[in-house]
Formats: sequence, structure tokens, C-alpha cells
Amino acid sequence: MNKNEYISLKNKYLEFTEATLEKLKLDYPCKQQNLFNSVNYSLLASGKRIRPIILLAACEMAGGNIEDAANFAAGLEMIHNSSLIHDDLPAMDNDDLRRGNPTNHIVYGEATAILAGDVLLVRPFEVMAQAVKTKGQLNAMQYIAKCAGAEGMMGGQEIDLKCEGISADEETIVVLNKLKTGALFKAAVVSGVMIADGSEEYLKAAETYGDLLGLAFQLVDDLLDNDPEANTGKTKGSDIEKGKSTYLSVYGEEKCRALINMCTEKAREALNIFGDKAQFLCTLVEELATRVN
Ligand code: GRG
Repeated sequence: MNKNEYISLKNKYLEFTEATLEKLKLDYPCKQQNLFNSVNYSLLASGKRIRPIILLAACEMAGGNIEDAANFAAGLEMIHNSSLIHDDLPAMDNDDLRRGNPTNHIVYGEATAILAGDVLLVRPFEVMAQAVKTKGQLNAMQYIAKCAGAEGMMGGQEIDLKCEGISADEETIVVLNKLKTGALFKAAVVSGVMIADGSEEYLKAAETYGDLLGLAFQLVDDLLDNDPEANTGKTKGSDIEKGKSTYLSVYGEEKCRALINMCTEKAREALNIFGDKAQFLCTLVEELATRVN
């Protein structure tokens, strides 16, 4: 796949995601309009939409149709946005900048931001349930819930909170990030393959790719958080300020870069089973390794 083909396919997935989010958004005059505005402020802001793009691509890679994956891709992006709103709250990371804009609680206040995060956690299950017609889609919904919950992203966040101000060991950092960041990436690939009714072998390959992509993504994130030139849209160095251990503090820059290359290579290998149909996700993991935001 050449660069132009990759870019045009990525745009197709991105536009499909934006159109689905637009279709599913809550926006009509009512007494709770302020809550709708708070939800839409975060959800319709300029996120990279990587998780829904991966979900849609994984579905097509495994022979499925993106129309069948629409509400699952949008639902996963909603869950991701829910986690960002709650992560930024004073009781969590206490950040006031996200995607280059004031965080949700800075604009709408803490109480409404908590509710907006809650809405973006339940609305996905409403829209996914509306779309379920096959066993594969039902499995995808269940898998996404597991990856988001206490055994996945939320569990990772709990470990993260407990690590503030202490020097965590390598094993803790790896588990923390595998859950906090990696679980939703794994959910994206695996649920995409589930919606396409992929085989056990396909699901195993998707799981391996998701884990490796999640690890590479977080390694890059830690490097960007420490890079004064990078445009992350967040306050720089906030992990260091909060006394959090990161891959960068545990491994140092050189090892982080070596691990990013290793994960990228192994993630590509994991998709061999899909042949040429894996070209998009192979290019995507490479692009994420060199991303600057
Ligand atoms: C209420 C769903 C919910 C969760 C509560 C707060 C929390 C538990 C978990 C936080 C998880 C978290 C924020 C992990 C960080 C993941 C990460 C690297 C986010 C940045 O992702 P990008 O770069 O962001 O894809 P954009 O802005 O492009 O969407």
C-alpha cells in the first residue's frame, strides 16, 4: 500500500467515524441542554480517533463490513472520551488543558464534567445494543466492556493513582500501562475482528497486535510528554510533576526508542495471517511510532 492509498483509507475511516458520532450525538432543546453541551464539547473536539479507525480497519481486514461496526467504533470513541474527562478531573490528574482546549471541568464545572463522563460511558452501550444483530457484535460489546472496566482501563487507572509519588517498579509500570492505555487499543482490534465473525486464530493475532500497539503508543506518549517541541495539546511534564514513574523514567530514552521499534515490528508480524489485507494496520502502527502529537 503506498502512502496516498494509506492516507485515503485513513480518511475514509475518519470521516465515517465523524459522521457516525454526528448522527448519534445528543443535541436538542431540553432542560439538561448544558449536560449535552458538555458531552459534545469533549466528544466532538479534535481527537485523533485512532481507536475507531483501528476498529473499522480490523473489521475490514477480517472480511467484515464497516456499516456493521459503526456504532461500536463510535461507542469505543465515546468511552475513550469519558476516560479523558474523568482523567482530567481534580481528583485524578487535575489537568486544565486537553487537545489544546480547556478541560471539560474548567468549562462546565466539576459536577457537570463528572456527569458528562458518565453519559459517555453509558451511551455507548445504548448505541451498541441498538446495533446488535449477530453473536459477533454481542461478543464485541462484551469485550469492549471488559477492556474498559476494572480488569482493563479502569483497573490501570487505579494502579496509576496508587503509584503517584512513589518510584514504581518495572513490572508495575508495564501492567499499569497495559491496562490503562493498552486495553482500549486491544478492544479496538479484537472487537473489529469479532464483528467480522473472525476465527479464533484471527482473534489471537488481533490480541497480540493490540497489546504491542498499545505498548508502543504509551512509550511514544511518554517521550512526547517530555519533548518541549511536541504538540500534545496537554500541559507538558505533568507526570514528572506528580512524581509518576513512566516508561521514560524507568527505561531512559534510548531503550524506549528501541522498544518502540521492536513492538512495531512484532505488531506487523502478528498480522501476517491476514496477508495483504493487513497493509493498512501495518502502516498505521508504523505511523504511530513516529507521531508528533
Ligand atoms: C470513566 C471510562 C472512565 C474511566 C475512568 C480516568 C480513567 C478511569 C482512566 C484514564 C485512562 C486514560 C486517560 C489513559 C490515557 C490513554 C491515552 C494515552 C490517551 C491519549 O489518547 P489519544 O492520543 O487522544 O488517542 P486523542 O485526544 O487523540 O483522542
